[in-house]
Amino acid sequence: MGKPAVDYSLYLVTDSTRPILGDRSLESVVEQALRGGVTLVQLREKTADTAELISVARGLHAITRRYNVPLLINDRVDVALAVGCEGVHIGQDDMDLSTARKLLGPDAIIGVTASTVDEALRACEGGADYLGIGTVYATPTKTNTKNIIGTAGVRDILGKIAEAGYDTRTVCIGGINESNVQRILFQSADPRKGLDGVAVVSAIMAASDPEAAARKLLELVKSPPAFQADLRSAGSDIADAPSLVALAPSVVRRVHETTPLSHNMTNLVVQNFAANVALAVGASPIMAGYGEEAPDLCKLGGALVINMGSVDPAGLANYLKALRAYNLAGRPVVYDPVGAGATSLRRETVKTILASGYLDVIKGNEGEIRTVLGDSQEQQRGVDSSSTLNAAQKARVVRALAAREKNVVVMTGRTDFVSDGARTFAVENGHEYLGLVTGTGCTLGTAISAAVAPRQTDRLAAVIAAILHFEIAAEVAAERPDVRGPGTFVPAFLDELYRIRQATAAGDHSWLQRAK
Ligand code: 3NM
Ligand code: MG
Repeated sequence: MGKPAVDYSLYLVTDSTRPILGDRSLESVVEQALRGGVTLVQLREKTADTAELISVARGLHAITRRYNVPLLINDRVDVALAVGCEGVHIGQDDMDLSTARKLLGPDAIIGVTASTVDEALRACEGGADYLGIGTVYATPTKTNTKNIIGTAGVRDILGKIAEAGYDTRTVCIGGINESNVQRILFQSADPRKGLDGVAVVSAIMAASDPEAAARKLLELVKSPPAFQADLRSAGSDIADAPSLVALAPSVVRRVHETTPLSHNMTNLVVQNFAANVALAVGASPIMAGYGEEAPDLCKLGGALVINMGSVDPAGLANYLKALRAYNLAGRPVVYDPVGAGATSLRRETVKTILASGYLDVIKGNEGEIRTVLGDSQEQQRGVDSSSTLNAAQKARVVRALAAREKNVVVMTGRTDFVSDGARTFAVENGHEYLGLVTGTGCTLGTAISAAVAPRQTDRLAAVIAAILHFEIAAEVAAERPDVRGPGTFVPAFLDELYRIRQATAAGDHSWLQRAK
């Protein structure tokens, strides 16, 4: 017979508890899911008596066989043997792998739960067919989970398995649904090894139409995420600073020519200023904080700025709605984690936002970026100014966060640091007046959104172009004889943002000589 070839793309784990199954029968929901394209099924019953469990398993196996899909039993090797189904899934507290293998034989499919590198390597070494890696995100379906590891934890495990030379198949589990599955697959992938699929409970079992839910999930698993399309296209090999800087005029010109929408969810203090900056760089601003509008606005070819001004439940719900809409549309999102470390609520909100969507660009000051990275050891030193990192450390923080999130990260300061995880640069431009006017950091986010909105050849280059445009305009404005301080600086700054754009559109790139 031999071991059946298994497709791990979309793995349904069942749950017969009331909140999930409701009045429907397990058989009917599983069959609908199979019709929708589920590729593997696990019967997971934590409370049923053995005789009942065997009977349910027999019923399900009759159905899965018709769809040529393997059925695995959670934990219960005896039940799998009794039913003659294709295998089992065992947790760390269940029967050990070698005993299960002895009982079931070489052709059985045996999967093992792993939430740490050690558990994963041990399972691979012991001959597991696949690993169920998790818990990716906290989930109401299973509240006694030991470790919430996020996509970074999954990636770490995948990398270590690849390093050790195992070709064990992998899925991840925990809180996976239609809105995050593509991002989870994308952010979890180690360059040497990606996931073979995802395992879900509620995303299918609790869906009102399990067939449609399964079909949609499978389609999402099998196609690259929309946001990946222009993440790194032509030009991504450009690694030296002069070549990246040389792309700035083309970025500024693209904004000028396409007038992209810059959708800002931002605080009241900076709305007016941010809208004016958007107009000056050639974008079309809309200040719309209500998430219900995002599904329409994201279709207009622009980019979203989430400036984390309000962290009350309503504000957060708005951010998450907009984030989801822009992710689904494949439109860029710029995240400004304002005051990220200031309160525990803000720290929690940062985590929720990071776990809820893909953020193309994260921009913040040193404290904010370190909080987003979870640089807690350093954080304990608090507001003590001696805790400021040196340039090499800042570059490392920015690179680490960008590598983890697979995006572009900007740390603003006297020197700005920018990285896409592979390429990291410092920008020395700017003027102290930027620090004396409220909202300049926020409006840099707006300028970046304008730059990344049109498809650009290189996302990092687009972000660097926005920073250079912004900070060189500030330098030129501050040097004007009519500018005598922060008050007169603001209108002059808007002027110079506008003039740089106009000059660039006319082929005059001389402003760029100031880049440093
Ligand atoms: N195992 P949902 S998390 C069954 O981390 C199970 O090992 C987990 O449910 C693990 O897809 C989980 O509804 C429940 O979030 C996953
Ligand atoms: Mg178990």
